[in-house]
Amino acid sequence: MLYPLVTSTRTVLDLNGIWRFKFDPLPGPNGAGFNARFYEHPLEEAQSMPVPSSWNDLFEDQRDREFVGWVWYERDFYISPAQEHQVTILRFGSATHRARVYLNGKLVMEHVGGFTPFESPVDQFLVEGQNRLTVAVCNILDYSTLPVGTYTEQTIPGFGTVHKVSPNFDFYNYAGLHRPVLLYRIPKTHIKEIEIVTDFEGSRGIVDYRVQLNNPEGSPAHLETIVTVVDEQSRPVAEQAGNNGRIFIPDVRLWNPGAAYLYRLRVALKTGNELVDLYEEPFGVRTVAIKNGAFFINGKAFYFKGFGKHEDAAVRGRGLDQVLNLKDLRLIRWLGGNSLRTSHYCYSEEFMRLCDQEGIVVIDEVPAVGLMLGFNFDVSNMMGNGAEKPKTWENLKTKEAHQKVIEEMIIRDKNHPSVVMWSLSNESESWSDGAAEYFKPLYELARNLDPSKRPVTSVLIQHKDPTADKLAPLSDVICLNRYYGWYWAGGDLEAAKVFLAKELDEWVRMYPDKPILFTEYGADTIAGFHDTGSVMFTEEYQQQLYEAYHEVFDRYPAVVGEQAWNFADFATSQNVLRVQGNKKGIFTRERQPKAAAFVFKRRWESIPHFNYNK
Ligand code: GCB
Repeated sequence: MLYPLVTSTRTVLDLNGIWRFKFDPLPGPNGAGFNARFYEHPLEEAQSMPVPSSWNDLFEDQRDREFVGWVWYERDFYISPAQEHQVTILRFGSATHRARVYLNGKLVMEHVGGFTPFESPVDQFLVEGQNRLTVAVCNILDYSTLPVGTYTEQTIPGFGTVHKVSPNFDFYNYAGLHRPVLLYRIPKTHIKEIEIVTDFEGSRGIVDYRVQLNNPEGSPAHLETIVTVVDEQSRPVAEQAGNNGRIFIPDVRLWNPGAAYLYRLRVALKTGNELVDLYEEPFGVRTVAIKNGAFFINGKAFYFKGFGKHEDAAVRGRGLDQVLNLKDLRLIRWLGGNSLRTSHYCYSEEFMRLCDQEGIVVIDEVPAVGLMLGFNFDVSNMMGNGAEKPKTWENLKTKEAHQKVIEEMIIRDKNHPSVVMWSLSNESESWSDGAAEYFKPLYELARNLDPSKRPVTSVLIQHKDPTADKLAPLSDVICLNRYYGWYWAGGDLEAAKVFLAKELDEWVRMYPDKPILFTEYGADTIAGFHDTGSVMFTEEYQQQLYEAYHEVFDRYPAVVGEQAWNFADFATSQNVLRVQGNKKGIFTRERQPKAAAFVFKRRWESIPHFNYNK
C-alpha cells in the first residue's frame, strides 16, 4: 500500500484540523446515531475536536473521557471536480478501533482494527460545492478484536447501566482518528504497488523490484515503466525499464543502524513521451539474516540497544505528533541506542518513515496483545500457582482479525529498511494447548507475505517453564519480557540475577542456534523518589535493576540485545498497580530523564552496534 505523496501526477488534500464531534446518545455497541441517521444531516450540538488526536483527554468529565461506544466525527470540505482520467481516494491513517465512513450521507467504507490505514475511491460520492464527511468510530474491544478486551454492561440499581471495556493489556484504550485523514487524487491508470528487496555484493548494491499497475479498461495500450534509483541528492544512479527486474547500484551506500542512507525508487509510468503516473518509494540497501545464534544486519552481528515504546503523550493521547516522534528517536540516539519495538501495535506510517531516516532499527508488532483470557497482572498465575485457567485458545475468536492485521502490516511496511523483524504477538498464552495450532498458520502467512523474508517472532511472557512454550519453536529469535526483581522477586535483585541466569541457561540449552533478545525488563519508578537502599519505585532501584540485568546479559553471547521497558511513562487504565499510569519509563511522560537514563547512556555509548559480546 503506497503512502500518499504529491508528485507531478498526484495531489494530496489534507483533511486534518478541527472537526465537529459528538458522543452517540446510546453508549455500547449499538449506536442510536445509526437509527437516527446522524450521517444524513449536519451533527447537532457538536463540539470541536482536533484530528489527528485521541478524543479522551480533551474531556475533563470522567464519564466523557471513559465513554464506551460510538462517537461521531464530521467536517465539510470543497474539492475541485476530478478530471476524466483521475480517481479520488479517501484515506484514513487509522481509526481506533472500528469505523464507518459516510460521504454526503452515503456509506463509503467500514474498517475494523485501530492501527492500520484504509481507503476507498470516492468520486461517485463527491458532489459539486460543499461535501460533508461523517465518521462513526467505536472503541469497544472484545474476544474477536485485536487488542483483546472484555466488554460489559452492568446495571446498578439507582444509577443506571455502566458500559465498560476492560482491556486485556496495560495501556490506556485511547480512541478516535489518531492519524491523518487525506483525500488524494491519482491517475486512473496508476502505479498501485511497489516491492523492493535489497542485497549487496562487495561495493555493488542489488535492488530487486516489482511494480504493480492498475490499468483498467481504457488505459493507454502502450505503457512503459521506467525505474530510476536516485540518491539522497536526487541524482540518478541506476535506471531500467520494466515492471520487475534487478538493478545494480555502483558504490552503494548501505543503510546502517545509526547511519541511515536512503535511496528512492522513482517509478515513472509512460505512454510514448507522456507521463501517466509518477511515484517515489524511499528504500535502503541492507540485509538481515540469522546465523549461529546471531542477528546479522549487513553481514555483521548486530546488538539491539533500545526500548519498547508506546504512541502516547499528554493531551493528544495516541494522536500523531511528529515533533514528539522525532524527539523520541533523537533521545534514543542520545543514549547511544539503535532500536525499538512498536509495542503493542503498528505505529503510524509517518513514524516508520522517520525511523528509516534516523537509522533506528524496528521490530514491527501487530496489536495482538492480551491473547490470554486470565490476564490480571498476577504473575504468580503464570509461574504456576495451580489455579484453573480459562481455555484461551478455545474461547478466543481473534484468528480472522489476526490474519488481517498481519497482512495489513506487511503490505504497509514491507519496504522499510528500518524494519528487521515482525512480531506476531506480545505475551500471549504461549504455553497452553492450542497455541501452536493457532499460531503456526500465522507464522507461515507472515513468512509468505514478506518479499524480504525477514525473521518472525512473538514476544514471550514470563512463565515458570520455558520447555512448555509453544511459540519459541516457531520463532526465529527468542524474545523475552522478564520482570525478575519486580513482579517476581520484587525488591531482591540478588535473587533476580540468579533466577534470570538460571532461565537463560535453560533457553541456551534448548535453542543453541537461536538468538535471545530481551524485549522488556524494568521497574516502575516515580521520578523524584530516592532511597539509600534497594527500595522499589525509587530512581536508585531502577538503576540497580538495570545494572543487575546487564551484568547477567554480558555473560551470555546468545543475548543479542536489550530493549528496556519502557522508553517513557505512559497512560494505562486505573488499577491499584498503576500510579497515574505505568511508571517504568526511562524518561517521564514529558521526556525528562530519570537517573537510569544515564546508566543506559554510559553503557550504550560503550557498546558498538556490531559484534558486541561475540
Ligand atoms: C508486560 C507487558 C507490557 C506492560 C509491562 C508492565 O509484560 O508486555 O505491556 O506494560 O509488562 O509494565 O507490566
